[in-house]
Amino acid sequence: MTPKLLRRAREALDSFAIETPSWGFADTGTRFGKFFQDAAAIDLNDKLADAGEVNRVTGCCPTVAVHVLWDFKAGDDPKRVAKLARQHGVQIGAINPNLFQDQCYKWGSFGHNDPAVREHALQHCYDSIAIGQAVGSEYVSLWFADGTNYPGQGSIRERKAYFTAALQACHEKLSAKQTMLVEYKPFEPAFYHTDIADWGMSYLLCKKAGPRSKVLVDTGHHYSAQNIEQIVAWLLDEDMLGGFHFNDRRYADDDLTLGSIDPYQAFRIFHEIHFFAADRGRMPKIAYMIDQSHNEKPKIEATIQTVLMAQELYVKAALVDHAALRKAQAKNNVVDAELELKKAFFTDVAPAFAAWRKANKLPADPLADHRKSGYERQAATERKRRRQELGIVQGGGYA
Ligand code: PSV
Ligand code: MN
Ligand code: MN
Repeated sequence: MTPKLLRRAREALDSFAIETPSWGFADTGTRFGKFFQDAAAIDLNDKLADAGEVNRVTGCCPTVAVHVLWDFKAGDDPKRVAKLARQHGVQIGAINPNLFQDQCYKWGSFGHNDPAVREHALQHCYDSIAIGQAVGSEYVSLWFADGTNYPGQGSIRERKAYFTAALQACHEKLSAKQTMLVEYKPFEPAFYHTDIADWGMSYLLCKKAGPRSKVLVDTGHHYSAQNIEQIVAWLLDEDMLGGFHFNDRRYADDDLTLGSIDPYQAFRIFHEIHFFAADRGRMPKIAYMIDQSHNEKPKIEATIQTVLMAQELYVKAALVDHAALRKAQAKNNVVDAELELKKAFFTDVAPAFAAWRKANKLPADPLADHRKSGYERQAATERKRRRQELGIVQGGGYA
């Protein structure tokens, strides 16, 4: 790497942080089953400890997203939870209300035709926003399983109106520090229509809700051939991109580790962000988050693997020579334009990572360091014993 590229890589590394999901450390799997791991986190303390271990070895995961019903018990003091996080070297990140688990949501949450259920969902969102304020979190991250399974089942327009009103009501409760992220997903669990099925619907609802509402792009929530980086470029240009849920997939919402299938796609997404920043002279504020569920891989290892991949692709995308790219674009030189992206993608960034880790007193090889630390073995022994003592049978919970 030239000194210029090394400097650009170092700047990218200094500015990049990605949030780990608390649910990625617990026993999750597919809707058909789960394969349990002794080292899987039992409670929020375990999840925060695991997130702390990921941050210890990678140095770029200071925050942890929480899912309110999975992580908070009735009567939990959010301030105590924030303190617990700090004890593990992390902070509480995005607050995810749960609007799909309760039996009352059979016909929807914000989209339900019964005002009492909509009110119940709204109250849960208000509580989640208040938790966010108490723990000092910047983001409330909303995903809705709402939709219908059969043609004619519900009024799509009526449900849209319910969503518009409820999101506006949520927006009113936000503090000046909070941003509300609205996630979309084309299908699952609803298979005929999903109320917020794509970025356009999310965009419209955010616009109507208010200025502190932005779109959340979950990379797994698109049809296979969709050009996700184009969506990212459009949202950036409209100042409506709020954050990401990163994962990879072969088919649909597979929640596989990032870059395991198509690292070039994540690179292209990061490229759009760096290209935008170069044009505007400022890096947009984006919440980079992971949303993955690991049924086979050890959970902490899978998370470290994902973080390292995200970091690497973010750095490589920062190396694109924008002046050369612009020049090639101006001449409609398709080959050279494409090669500018390829050149950055195939750059060996190992020297930049080695220097950055050394400067930040981080392990040279985060995954190897985690393995050597014995953390996983110790967690497995201790958590297995604790499960037996508490009579906990592994299982339960949708992910
Ligand atoms: C739904 O598929 C989703 O992507 C939402 O972000 C949920 O919060 C998360 O997965 C749960 O794993
Ligand atoms: Mn998601
Ligand atoms: Mn998902």
